[in-house]
Amino acid sequence: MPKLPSIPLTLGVLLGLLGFAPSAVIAETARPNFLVIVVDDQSPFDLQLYSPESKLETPNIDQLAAAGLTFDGAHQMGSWSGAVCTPSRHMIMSGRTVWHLPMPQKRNKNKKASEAPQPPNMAPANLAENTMAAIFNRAGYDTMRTCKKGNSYAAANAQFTVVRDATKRGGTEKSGSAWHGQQVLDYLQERESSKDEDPFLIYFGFSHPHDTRDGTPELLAKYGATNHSDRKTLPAANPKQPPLPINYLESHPFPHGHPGLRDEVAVSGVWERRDEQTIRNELGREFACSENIDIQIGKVLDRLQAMGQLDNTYVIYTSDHGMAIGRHGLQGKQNLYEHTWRVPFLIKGPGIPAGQRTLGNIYLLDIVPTLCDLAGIEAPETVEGKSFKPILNGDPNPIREVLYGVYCGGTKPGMRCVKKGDWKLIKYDTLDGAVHETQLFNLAANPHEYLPEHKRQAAQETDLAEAPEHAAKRKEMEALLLSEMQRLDDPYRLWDQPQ
Ligand SMILES: [Ca+2]
Ligand SMILES: [Ca+2]
Repeated sequence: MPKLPSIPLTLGVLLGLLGFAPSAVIAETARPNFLVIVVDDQSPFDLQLYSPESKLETPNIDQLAAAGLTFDGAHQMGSWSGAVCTPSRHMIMSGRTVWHLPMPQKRNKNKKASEAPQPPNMAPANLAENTMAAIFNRAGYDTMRTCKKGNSYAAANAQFTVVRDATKRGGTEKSGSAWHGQQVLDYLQERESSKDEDPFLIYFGFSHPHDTRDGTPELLAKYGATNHSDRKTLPAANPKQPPLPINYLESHPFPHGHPGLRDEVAVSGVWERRDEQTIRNELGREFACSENIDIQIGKVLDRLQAMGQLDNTYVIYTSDHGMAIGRHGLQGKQNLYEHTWRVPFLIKGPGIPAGQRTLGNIYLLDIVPTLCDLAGIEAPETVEGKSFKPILNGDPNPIREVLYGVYCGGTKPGMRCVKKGDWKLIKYDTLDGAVHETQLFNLAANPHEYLPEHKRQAAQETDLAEAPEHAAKRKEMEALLLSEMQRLDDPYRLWDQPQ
């Protein structure tokens, strides 16, 4: 029997076969477009969407949220490298879990810092051919990307048909976020000129608000910040600067386990400083860069609207990971507190209810299978993430109960965390056994993960790991962490786990 072409027999196809082609029906049956917006280094708690009291104004992101679904439980699974961007972007592109990514080759066999055994490579050789753009190219989509260069997944990025990457962290149109926006606007213009009607997947990445956070003069002025570059002086104080973060500390209570880490000691404008003037100025710079990103997003959404494409486009907004900037006395992205482990995440598109929030419990590695699901494409077998399409269709249940996180870009085995319901456990086994720390938080009562050093009054607003009444909970969470480490092929074990 001859094989029939597998065209879904929708109303539009049926009418088309019968010779009718009313445009409304064509639009109804057109495959959806995707606009995946990924910023670099942004804590969800910068945004008013997650912290209503925040000074950061992002009207376009807010409008997206008002028209779509906001996730309160979006996470990036973690990192085995100081460059947290790198595994995060591998997970975004491939849909694979953190220990199943292509591992970097050891550069120097004599290097002392890497005495711990290297994690085994558990990624298939052909993985790049099964990453976001490759999958959508095969399905007949046009794929385009703009983003920063470096600390990314080069082999997956190269799969996009159109690639316009450059690192843009300056304070002008040409040297900053406007450049990335212009690449997308130009691409949309080219599509319109050539009457290209194929569906598209655009990966709209930014280089900011990653440092160096050089904002535009107008936005820096709005947030009272300066592009401070003189190590010998403090930046000027200004009442317009954002206040200190709610869980700010002057220093982290114990070493976090990555000596000399660039993000904690060498970021221009902050260095090792955690004083109020430095942190408030740096947050002002972060906000100036984030609002500039919001302006560029607005231009692209307006263009899609004018082209009549916006209603048929799923728009995702997220970041590759969060960021500390003074929270818990830390400055970088190499920790597992909520401000850094969680990411902002929202999605708007056909059929998604407007103005809703959900927990979700998703990872960034769930993006690829979800995009496939929404486009009616079968995800490759290499994908380990889960489609969260049921949530987009109104299912209030999160797609998983337990979340695992890792940071071990410094000393091994490093930090691990696990979260289930209101409870979260973080463990630190760093500096060759010098640091053995456990933290236990009830996130319902202590969402900002206050430590004893924050000196809060409420009994639950602290680390509960040593509280006798929570000993059973700690034990339960420690068992859960071990089972997640086993399930995900984490090659390391902590000091109090069976080896
Ligand atoms: Ca990043
Ligand atoms: Ca095309």
